[in-house]
Amino acid sequence: MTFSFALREPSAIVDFMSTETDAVAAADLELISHELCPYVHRAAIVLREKGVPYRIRYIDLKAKPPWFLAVSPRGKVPVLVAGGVPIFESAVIVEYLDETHPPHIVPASPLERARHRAWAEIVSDLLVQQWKLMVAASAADRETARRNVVDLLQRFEPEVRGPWFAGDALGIVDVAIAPAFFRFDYLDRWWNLGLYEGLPNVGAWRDRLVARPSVRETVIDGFEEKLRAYVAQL
Ligand SMILES: N[C@@H](CCC(=O)N[C@@H](CS)C(=O)NCC(=O)O)C(=O)O
Repeated sequence: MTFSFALREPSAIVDFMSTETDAVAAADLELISHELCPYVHRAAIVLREKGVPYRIRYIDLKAKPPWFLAVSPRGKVPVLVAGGVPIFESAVIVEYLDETHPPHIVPASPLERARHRAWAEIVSDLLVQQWKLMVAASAADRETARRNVVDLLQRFEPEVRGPWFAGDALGIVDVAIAPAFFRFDYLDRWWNLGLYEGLPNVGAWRDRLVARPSVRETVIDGFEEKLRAYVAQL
């Protein structure tokens, strides 16, 4: 199924482009997606934040179509097909979109950029633990994953400047972690995980991020029910 998000006139986007190739890519972006995937969510958030028009195509990861395997060397979503060229890995997609569509969310300073990328890696650890929470086969396994999540969130507590990770501007760490926060809200509600207790900075950061339209409005309708059904069959 293909959906269209025409948020801004393509001509407005093309104005930003520095090369003909990028102009083609901007005019024709397709996000290959899975309905619940947090990594896809990152790409969708950036596209929405920047007002970039794109199409989205959902696939069944349990029955990957041959055309998908041909464009996704790791067999994973997201893939952003930009002007016919497949780009994979969410962090790479985010940076590609940032290079081609201002305003920039990747810091210009090499040191700050490195710091943000490093913290985005910690977010990847967090997503691994979120997955472990969802697949936990026993209360003990779930508790281990919960503790690991809290341990990772604690590391962010002294780092968050507010309102966003690095201060006044939304950045790549915010984009990386927003899908995790969004999903934790459901897991927390179902399982009473108490993830943000004693973490006022992270808790307030989480509140602001999940309230952001680019985060809330880039998931499928009925997200919670679908997530619950998905988790139940893991
Ligand atoms: N490091 C990748 C992770 C992407 C990922 O794990 N995607 C999952 C869905 S959320 C996937 O496609 N899994 C299919 C598989 O591993 O077969 C990224 O950041 O894009």
